[in-house]
Amino acid sequence: MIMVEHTQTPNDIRGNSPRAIGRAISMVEKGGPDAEAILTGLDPDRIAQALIIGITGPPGAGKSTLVNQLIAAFRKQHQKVGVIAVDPSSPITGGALLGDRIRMMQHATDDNVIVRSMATRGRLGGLCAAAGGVVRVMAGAGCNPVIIETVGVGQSEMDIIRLADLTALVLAPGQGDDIQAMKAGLLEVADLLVINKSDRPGADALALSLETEIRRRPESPVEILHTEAVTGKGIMELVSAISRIDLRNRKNGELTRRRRDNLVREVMDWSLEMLRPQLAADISKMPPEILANPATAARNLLLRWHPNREDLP
Ligand SMILES: Nc1nc2c(ncn2[C@@H]2O[C@H](COP(=O)(O)OP(=O)(O)O)[C@@H](O)[C@H]2O)c(=O)[nH]1
Ligand SMILES: [Mg+2]
Repeated sequence: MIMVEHTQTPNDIRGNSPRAIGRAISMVEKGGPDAEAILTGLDPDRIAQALIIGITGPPGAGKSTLVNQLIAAFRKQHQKVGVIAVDPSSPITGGALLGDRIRMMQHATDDNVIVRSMATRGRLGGLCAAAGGVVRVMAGAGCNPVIIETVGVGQSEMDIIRLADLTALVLAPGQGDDIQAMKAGLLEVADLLVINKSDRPGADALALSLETEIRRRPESPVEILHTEAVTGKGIMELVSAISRIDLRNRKNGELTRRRRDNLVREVMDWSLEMLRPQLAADISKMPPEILANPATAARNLLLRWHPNREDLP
């Protein structure tokens, strides 16, 4: 019965206590039956209602500064805000993590702002799976929006950003970041393109080159906005654009489609995570003559979970 002490009832999370929410998030990050009990107890209406905003872009573009401004803007509208900062650096060096924490410190005493950092490295895979749970705990606790900040490099960061209902790609002049963003396929996932540091030289040139690129891809429309995150210039326009896109996506069924795709991906993630240790154990016991034919070995292994031979590729 010791478990009961650790198990959150859904009511704990629905209340306003950041400590209760923080505990629930930690348990969901850890995974296991307690985590699943928390997630199953969440209010589905709140989850459906909450807007999940993805903020991505290269390091130094001003994402955290912008997120800070967004927090302030949504707090003015009396919204409770959740923030997940995904840090790409090692938890040992943790430089950016600390930076993000300090930058969001002005909201540290606000009970209606829940900030959580998650590291991509140094964990046993499945960041996306865990992050999906954290997003839902925040939404279930009444956070709306939930903002996910992540550096737009690497596969796990791209997977994370797909948890969002809509995504803003943040770029700044003077780093050649526009080229890199296109190479990384970031433009494809973006609903909004934010040119931050508009006070800096080169902002107009950056906008121009991006407009040209966007016109070449009429199939995926992207809106361009200009911001100055340090002063807050352009933030209200960004908030309106976010609301406008959200409303449109809710009306035309795009949000339902995206959420379904995301959930399908998450279930896939979890299935693979859960299968992996068992598969690894079974494979390690295989004699050399079975290992020698990997495809046949894999097929025979999978037949234990999937006894219908015809369905296997
Ligand atoms: N000049 C200028 N600097 C900015 C602006 N926005 C952010 N910065 C600065 O850019 C640096 C990186 O910002 P940060 O938010 O940490 O970027 P992130 O790595 O994308 O999260 C910080 O020193 C910010 O103060 C802006 O609009 N104009
Ligand atoms: Mg940052």
